[in-house]
Amino acid sequence: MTTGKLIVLEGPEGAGKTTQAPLVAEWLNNSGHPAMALREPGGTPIGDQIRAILLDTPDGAVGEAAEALLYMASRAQLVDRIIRPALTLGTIVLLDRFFLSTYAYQVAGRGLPEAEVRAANQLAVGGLVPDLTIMLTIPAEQGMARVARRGAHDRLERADREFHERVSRAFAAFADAEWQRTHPECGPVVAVDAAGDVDAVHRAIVKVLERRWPESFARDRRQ
Ligand code: T5A
Repeated sequence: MTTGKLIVLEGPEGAGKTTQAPLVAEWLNNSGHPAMALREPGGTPIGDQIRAILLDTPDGAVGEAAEALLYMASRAQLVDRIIRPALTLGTIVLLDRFFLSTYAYQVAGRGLPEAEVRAANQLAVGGLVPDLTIMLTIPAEQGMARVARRGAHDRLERADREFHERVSRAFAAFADAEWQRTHPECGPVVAVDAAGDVDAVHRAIVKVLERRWPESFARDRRQ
Protein backbone atom coordinates (compact mmCIF):
# COMPACT_ATOMS: atom_id res chain seq x y z
CA MET A 1 0.00 0.00 0.00
CA THR A 2 1.40 3.43 -0.95
CA THR A 3 1.32 5.95 1.85
CA GLY A 4 1.64 9.71 1.67
CA LYS A 5 2.80 12.06 4.37
CA LEU A 6 0.91 14.10 6.92
CA ILE A 7 2.63 17.46 7.38
CA VAL A 8 1.02 19.81 9.89
CA LEU A 9 1.45 23.59 10.06
CA GLU A 10 1.01 24.96 13.57
CA GLY A 11 1.48 28.19 15.44
CA PRO A 12 -0.45 31.01 17.06
CA GLU A 13 -2.96 33.36 15.39
CA GLY A 14 -1.50 35.27 12.47
CA ALA A 15 1.63 33.11 12.16
CA GLY A 16 0.77 32.51 8.50
CA LYS A 17 -0.40 28.87 8.45
CA THR A 18 -3.38 29.49 6.17
CA THR A 19 -1.21 31.54 3.81
CA GLN A 20 1.59 28.97 3.69
CA ALA A 21 -0.36 25.66 3.47
CA PRO A 22 -1.57 26.16 -0.16
CA LEU A 23 1.82 27.60 -1.20
CA VAL A 24 3.62 24.51 0.09
CA ALA A 25 1.01 22.23 -1.52
CA GLU A 26 1.56 24.07 -4.83
CA TRP A 27 5.34 23.71 -4.50
CA LEU A 28 4.96 19.97 -3.87
CA ASN A 29 2.53 19.49 -6.77
CA ASN A 30 4.87 21.40 -9.10
CA SER A 31 7.70 19.12 -7.94
CA GLY A 32 5.68 16.04 -8.94
CA HIS A 33 4.43 15.10 -5.44
CA PRO A 34 0.61 15.03 -5.27
CA ALA A 35 -0.39 17.23 -2.34
CA MET A 36 -3.49 18.83 -0.86
CA ALA A 37 -4.02 21.55 1.75
CA LEU A 38 -6.65 21.13 4.47
CA ARG A 39 -7.51 23.03 7.63
CA GLU A 40 -8.99 22.42 11.06
CA PRO A 41 -11.66 22.81 12.16
CA GLY A 42 -13.60 22.01 8.98
CA GLY A 43 -12.77 20.34 5.68
CA THR A 44 -15.85 18.07 5.60
CA PRO A 45 -19.56 19.00 5.47
CA ILE A 46 -19.98 18.11 9.17
CA GLY A 47 -16.66 19.72 10.06
CA ASP A 48 -17.68 22.96 8.35
CA GLN A 49 -20.87 23.08 10.44
CA ILE A 50 -18.81 22.48 13.58
CA ARG A 51 -16.41 25.26 12.49
CA ALA A 52 -19.33 27.67 12.32
CA ILE A 53 -20.45 26.69 15.84
CA LEU A 54 -16.92 27.08 17.22
CA LEU A 55 -15.93 30.34 15.59
CA ASP A 56 -19.14 32.24 14.91
CA THR A 57 -21.21 31.75 18.10
CA PRO A 58 -21.29 34.55 20.70
CA ASP A 59 -18.69 34.69 23.49
CA GLY A 60 -19.55 32.35 26.37
CA ALA A 61 -22.01 30.26 24.32
CA VAL A 62 -19.80 27.14 24.13
CA GLY A 63 -18.53 25.51 27.36
CA GLU A 64 -14.89 24.48 27.64
CA ALA A 65 -15.46 20.70 27.48
CA ALA A 66 -17.95 21.09 24.62
CA GLU A 67 -15.43 23.28 22.78
CA ALA A 68 -12.71 20.62 23.06
CA LEU A 69 -15.03 17.81 21.99
CA LEU A 70 -16.33 19.80 19.01
CA TYR A 71 -12.74 20.26 17.77
CA MET A 72 -12.24 16.51 18.23
CA ALA A 73 -15.45 15.68 16.34
CA SER A 74 -14.39 17.82 13.39
CA ARG A 75 -10.94 16.15 13.52
CA ALA A 76 -12.38 12.62 13.66
CA GLN A 77 -14.50 13.28 10.59
CA LEU A 78 -11.61 14.87 8.65
CA VAL A 79 -9.21 12.03 9.47
CA ASP A 80 -11.73 9.33 8.62
CA ARG A 81 -13.24 10.82 5.45
CA ILE A 82 -10.39 12.78 3.86
CA ILE A 83 -6.95 12.39 5.42
CA ARG A 84 -6.63 8.60 5.69
CA PRO A 85 -7.98 7.96 2.16
CA ALA A 86 -5.60 10.63 0.79
CA LEU A 87 -2.60 9.15 2.59
CA THR A 88 -3.49 5.70 1.30
CA LEU A 89 -3.37 7.07 -2.26
CA GLY A 90 0.12 8.48 -1.59
CA THR A 91 -0.95 12.13 -1.30
CA ILE A 92 0.97 14.55 0.89
CA VAL A 93 -1.52 16.29 3.19
CA LEU A 94 -0.65 19.80 4.39
CA LEU A 95 -2.84 20.33 7.42
CA ASP A 96 -3.41 23.80 8.88
CA ARG A 97 -3.65 22.98 12.63
CA PHE A 98 -4.05 19.59 14.35
CA PHE A 99 -3.66 18.17 17.86
CA LEU A 100 -1.00 20.66 19.01
CA SER A 101 -3.61 23.41 18.66
CA THR A 102 -5.81 21.51 21.11
CA TYR A 103 -2.93 21.27 23.58
CA ALA A 104 -2.25 24.98 23.15
CA TYR A 105 -5.81 26.37 23.25
CA GLN A 106 -7.83 23.86 25.28
CA VAL A 107 -5.15 22.50 27.66
CA ALA A 108 -2.83 25.51 28.16
CA GLY A 109 -5.38 28.19 27.24
CA ARG A 110 -8.59 26.88 28.87
CA GLY A 111 -6.93 24.70 31.51
CA LEU A 112 -8.56 21.35 30.61
CA PRO A 113 -6.78 18.22 31.95
CA GLU A 114 -4.16 17.03 29.48
CA ALA A 115 -4.66 13.28 30.05
CA GLU A 116 -8.38 13.48 29.27
CA VAL A 117 -7.84 15.63 26.18
CA ARG A 118 -5.13 13.25 25.00
CA ALA A 119 -7.48 10.24 25.40
CA ALA A 120 -10.26 12.00 23.44
CA ASN A 121 -7.81 12.84 20.68
CA GLN A 122 -6.69 9.22 20.51
CA LEU A 123 -10.30 8.26 19.82
CA ALA A 124 -10.58 11.00 17.18
CA VAL A 125 -7.44 10.16 15.19
CA GLY A 126 -7.15 6.41 15.82
CA GLY A 127 -3.38 6.50 16.27
CA LEU A 128 -2.57 8.74 13.28
CA VAL A 129 0.69 10.60 14.03
CA PRO A 130 1.94 13.48 11.82
CA ASP A 131 5.13 12.71 9.89
CA LEU A 132 6.22 16.27 10.65
CA THR A 133 4.84 19.40 12.25
CA ILE A 134 6.23 22.74 11.16
CA MET A 135 5.74 25.18 14.02
CA LEU A 136 5.57 28.76 12.72
CA THR A 137 6.90 30.97 15.50
CA ILE A 138 6.03 34.63 15.85
CA PRO A 139 5.74 36.97 18.86
CA ALA A 140 2.08 37.01 20.03
CA GLU A 141 1.73 40.78 19.42
CA GLN A 142 3.04 40.55 15.83
CA GLY A 143 0.66 37.70 15.00
CA MET A 144 -2.31 39.49 16.57
CA ALA A 145 -1.37 42.69 14.71
CA ARG A 146 -1.52 40.79 11.40
CA VAL A 147 -4.95 39.41 12.34
CA ALA A 148 -6.11 42.88 13.45
CA ARG A 149 -5.12 44.35 10.05
CA ARG A 150 -7.34 41.73 8.41
CA GLY A 151 -10.48 43.01 10.22
CA ALA A 152 -13.28 41.05 11.99
CA HIS A 153 -12.32 38.69 14.85
CA ASP A 154 -13.74 35.21 15.51
CA ARG A 155 -14.68 33.92 19.00
CA LEU A 156 -11.20 32.54 19.81
CA GLU A 157 -9.41 35.63 18.52
CA ARG A 158 -11.58 37.76 20.85
CA ALA A 159 -10.34 35.87 23.95
CA ASP A 160 -8.34 37.99 26.42
CA ARG A 161 -4.60 38.76 26.22
CA GLU A 162 -3.64 36.37 29.06
CA PHE A 163 -5.34 33.52 27.19
CA HIS A 164 -3.32 34.26 24.04
CA GLU A 165 -0.11 34.54 26.06
CA ARG A 166 -0.71 31.08 27.59
CA VAL A 167 -1.36 29.74 24.08
CA SER A 168 1.78 31.40 22.75
CA ARG A 169 3.96 29.98 25.58
CA ALA A 170 2.53 26.51 24.93
CA PHE A 171 3.41 26.67 21.23
CA ALA A 172 6.96 27.74 22.14
CA ALA A 173 7.29 24.68 24.43
CA PHE A 174 6.26 22.21 21.69
CA ALA A 175 9.54 22.67 19.82
CA ASP A 176 11.43 21.47 22.92
CA ALA A 177 12.99 17.98 22.51
CA GLU A 178 11.94 16.82 25.99
CA TRP A 179 8.32 17.88 25.39
CA GLN A 180 8.30 15.92 22.14
CA ARG A 181 9.81 12.85 23.82
CA THR A 182 6.94 12.79 26.31
CA HIS A 183 4.26 13.43 23.65
CA PRO A 184 4.95 10.84 20.93
CA GLU A 185 1.36 11.16 19.67
CA CYS A 186 2.30 14.56 18.23
CA GLY A 187 5.26 13.36 16.12
CA PRO A 188 8.37 15.42 15.38
CA VAL A 189 8.10 19.22 15.56
CA VAL A 190 10.46 21.69 13.82
CA ALA A 191 10.24 25.42 14.52
CA VAL A 192 10.41 27.94 11.65
CA ASP A 193 10.70 31.70 12.21
CA ALA A 194 7.54 33.21 10.69
CA ALA A 195 8.30 36.89 11.34
CA GLY A 196 9.63 37.52 7.80
CA ASP A 197 7.63 38.18 4.65
CA VAL A 198 5.53 35.48 2.95
CA ASP A 199 8.29 34.46 0.50
CA ALA A 200 10.94 34.20 3.23
CA VAL A 201 8.70 31.97 5.37
CA HIS A 202 7.86 29.81 2.33
CA ARG A 203 11.56 29.34 1.52
CA ALA A 204 12.28 28.40 5.15
CA ILE A 205 9.53 25.75 5.10
CA VAL A 206 10.81 24.30 1.82
CA LYS A 207 14.30 24.09 3.33
CA VAL A 208 12.94 22.10 6.28
CA LEU A 209 11.23 19.64 3.91
CA GLU A 210 14.38 19.24 1.79
CA ARG A 211 16.46 18.53 4.90
CA ARG A 212 13.93 16.12 6.35
CA TRP A 213 13.39 14.09 3.17
CA PRO A 214 16.43 14.78 0.95
CA GLU A 215 15.77 11.64 -1.10
CA SER A 216 12.31 12.93 -2.08
CA PHE A 217 12.57 16.70 -2.20
CA ALA A 218 16.15 17.97 -2.41
CA ARG A 219 16.69 16.11 -5.69
CA ASP A 220 13.84 18.05 -7.34
CA ARG A 221 15.82 21.28 -7.13
CA ARG A 222 18.80 19.82 -8.97
CA GLN A 223 16.71 18.57 -11.91
N1 T5A B 1 -8.40 25.97 17.60
C1 T5A B 1 -8.12 25.14 16.55
C2 T5A B 1 -8.53 25.47 18.89
O1 T5A B 1 -8.83 26.22 19.83
N2 T5A B 1 -8.33 24.14 19.11
C3 T5A B 1 -8.05 23.26 18.09
O2 T5A B 1 -7.88 22.05 18.33
C4 T5A B 1 -7.94 23.78 16.75
C5 T5A B 1 -7.63 22.86 15.61
C6 T5A B 1 -9.27 28.35 14.13
C7 T5A B 1 -9.35 28.70 15.60
O3 T5A B 1 -9.60 27.52 16.31
C8 T5A B 1 -8.65 27.39 17.35
C9 T5A B 1 -7.46 28.17 16.91
C10 T5A B 1 -8.06 29.30 16.10
O4 T5A B 1 -8.37 30.35 16.99
P1 T5A B 1 -8.85 29.84 12.06
O5 T5A B 1 -9.60 30.96 11.41
O6 T5A B 1 -8.66 28.62 11.27
O7 T5A B 1 -9.57 29.48 13.41
O8 T5A B 1 -7.63 30.49 12.74
P2 T5A B 1 -6.12 30.47 12.47
O9 T5A B 1 -5.66 29.15 12.00
O10 T5A B 1 -5.51 31.01 13.70
O11 T5A B 1 -6.02 31.49 11.31
P3 T5A B 1 -5.36 32.85 11.35
O12 T5A B 1 -5.74 33.44 10.03
O13 T5A B 1 -5.71 33.64 12.53
O14 T5A B 1 -3.81 32.56 11.44
P4 T5A B 1 -2.83 31.99 10.34
O15 T5A B 1 -3.51 31.00 9.47
O16 T5A B 1 -1.61 31.57 11.02
O17 T5A B 1 -2.49 33.28 9.49
P5 T5A B 1 -2.89 33.67 7.99
O18 T5A B 1 -2.06 32.96 7.04
O19 T5A B 1 -4.37 33.61 7.82
O20 T5A B 1 -2.41 35.19 8.04
C11 T5A B 1 -3.05 36.14 8.88
C12 T5A B 1 -2.90 37.53 8.21
O21 T5A B 1 -1.52 37.85 8.10
C13 T5A B 1 -1.12 37.98 6.74
C14 T5A B 1 -2.22 37.32 5.91
O22 T5A B 1 -2.35 37.92 4.64
C15 T5A B 1 -3.47 37.55 6.78
O23 T5A B 1 -4.01 38.81 6.54
N3 T5A B 1 0.17 37.29 6.62
C16 T5A B 1 1.34 37.94 6.62
N4 T5A B 1 1.65 39.25 6.70
C17 T5A B 1 2.97 39.57 6.70
N5 T5A B 1 3.98 38.66 6.58
C18 T5A B 1 3.71 37.35 6.49
N6 T5A B 1 4.72 36.45 6.42
C19 T5A B 1 2.35 36.94 6.51
N7 T5A B 1 1.73 35.72 6.45
C20 T5A B 1 0.42 35.97 6.52
